[in-house]
Amino acid sequence: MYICKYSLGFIILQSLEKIVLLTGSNRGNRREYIKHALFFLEQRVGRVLNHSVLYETEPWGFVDKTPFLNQALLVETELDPFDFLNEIHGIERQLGRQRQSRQYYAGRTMDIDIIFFGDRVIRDSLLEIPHPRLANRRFALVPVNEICPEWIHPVLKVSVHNLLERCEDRSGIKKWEEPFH
Ligand code: PH2
Ligand code: MG
Ligand code: MG
Repeated sequence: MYICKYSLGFIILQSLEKIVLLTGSNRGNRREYIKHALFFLEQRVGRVLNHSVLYETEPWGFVDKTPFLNQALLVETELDPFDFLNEIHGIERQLGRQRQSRQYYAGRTMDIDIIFFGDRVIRDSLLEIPHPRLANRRFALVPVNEICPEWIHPVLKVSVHNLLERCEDRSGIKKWEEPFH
């Protein structure tokens, strides 16, 4: 889809891309961090068109006593992928994320990962799209499948639903129930 912008008498056509994101938190008030991420994304990158429920998921790839909450989001943006990445890093910092360069995986208040950016394929040292480990991660496939099961992976050329069926990861994942106060 295209939107028009009028600037100094010129008409600029800009495309609106649909992006699939996965937010995750396993420190502090996880639910609040996830909610705030959605709110800040609406303010800084574009409209949130759809979102999955929250899932409680076992830490994948490292040992940690606190499970994650993960949520998939469908977002619309005018930004290009690298500007988009800068914005989500800004939101992660705003939500208390401290990147530790020595550790590959560690607990974090907020992680926002780009899963798909339209049907673009980017393999850069700063940014890889589609997310290179999506097919091995049930904690990402289950929420993404909830909002866009028919989305075709632009490299593997199969649907998200199909990737989930083939996925061999057996890490724990369940829908998260809001605690009753
Ligand atoms: N993110 C990681 C590594 N491991 N495990 C779960 N369950 N959820 C995550 O969001 C997650 C993870 C690296 O970004
Ligand atoms: Mg991540
Ligand atoms: Mg990340």
